Amino acid sequence: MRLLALLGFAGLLAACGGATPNSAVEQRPGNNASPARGAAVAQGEPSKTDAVPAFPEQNRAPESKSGVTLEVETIADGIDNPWGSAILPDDGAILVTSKAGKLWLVAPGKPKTEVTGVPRVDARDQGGLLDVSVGPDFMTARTVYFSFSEDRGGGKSGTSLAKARLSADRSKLENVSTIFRQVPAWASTAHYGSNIEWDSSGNIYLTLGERYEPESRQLAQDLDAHIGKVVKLKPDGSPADDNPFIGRANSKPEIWSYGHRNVQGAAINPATGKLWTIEHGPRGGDEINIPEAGKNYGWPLITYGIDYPGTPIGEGVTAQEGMEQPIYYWDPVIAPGDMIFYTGNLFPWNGDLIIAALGTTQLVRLDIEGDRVIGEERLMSDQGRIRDITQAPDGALYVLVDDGGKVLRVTPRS
Ligand SMILES: [Ca+2]
Repeated sequence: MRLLALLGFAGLLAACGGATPNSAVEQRPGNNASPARGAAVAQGEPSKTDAVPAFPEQNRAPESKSGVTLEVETIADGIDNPWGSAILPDDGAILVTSKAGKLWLVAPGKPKTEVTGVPRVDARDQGGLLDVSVGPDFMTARTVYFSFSEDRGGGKSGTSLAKARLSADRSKLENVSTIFRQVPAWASTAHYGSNIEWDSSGNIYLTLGERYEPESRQLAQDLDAHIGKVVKLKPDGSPADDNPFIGRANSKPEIWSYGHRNVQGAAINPATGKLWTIEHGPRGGDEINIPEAGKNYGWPLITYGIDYPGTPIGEGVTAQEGMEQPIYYWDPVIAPGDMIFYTGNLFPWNGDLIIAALGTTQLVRLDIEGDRVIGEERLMSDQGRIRDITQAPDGALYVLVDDGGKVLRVTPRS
């Protein structure tokens, strides 16, 4: 068994370009340099020892050091498990959700203030007030959107999406209406997914978890359920016009892609306009995908992880005909929250993915080339469980720390 584990690990290393744990890591100063070929970030042995990546650098990309030292400043604290954030386009203040069910306005240099009017949320376990996003019409109509786990009665809950008007004085939500409800509701308090992202035509991508339970997880493959899906919606919550399963029998018209586990983070790649998602795996198998219309991302039939007790998931396979491969995976997991594509000039990271890692309490930076990950860096391990990242107008990062209850402003030390 031990030998098998070692062989599996050696196989993974070999697939990453023949690197050995001792090979030197080349310094990589910026985005224009060619990628370093070297050892992966130190991260321990994989849980799924028989997994072989489908292509080189699908995991354990070479470590890439950008040479940046971070300056970290706390701009708000005392927030009960901050979860999601959104920058207001008028003055750059930040809306921050607290999982417990409150919405806060954080303007740097001022005390945080509460925004009232949030509907009741089911805050048991992983549930609560989750993501928040500013509508494309914010400057004229002051529309904000938020996702939450909603009590559906009988101990069941589901992810819901609501819109509201932020009052002119930014003290309350007005005209709150719930515009989409994930069905079926489930007697579970976990895996709500729940990232809100906008495409360039003003449609919403909302990620929906598979609700964790052995029975609900199977519904990630069922097109007649919103469980384990990415849905694409118009701003009123109805299905987007180009959704792939509109008019198909026994299929939900809101579905964009399926076979997802628990996608809590997503971002639009500014270079392509395409949606990228980041998904919690089980033990092993956190994934980045580029979900395309109507495609199947495989959960729970294929995965690079194993179940928590150490047993295989399904047949224990990582690939199957008709199912898409992740463009990148982690084993051991990082337990990802949200992610952004960095588009600023303050850090030398333009075009890179910056990921909030809850499990490893880090920012994870990935070098991207086209649709591939070519380098990985781990940053800021000392602040607690990182849940969410937003880019400030000046290129700084606002970072939400789940267990610390804080909003951090992160800049490069000059
Ligand atoms: Ca996001």
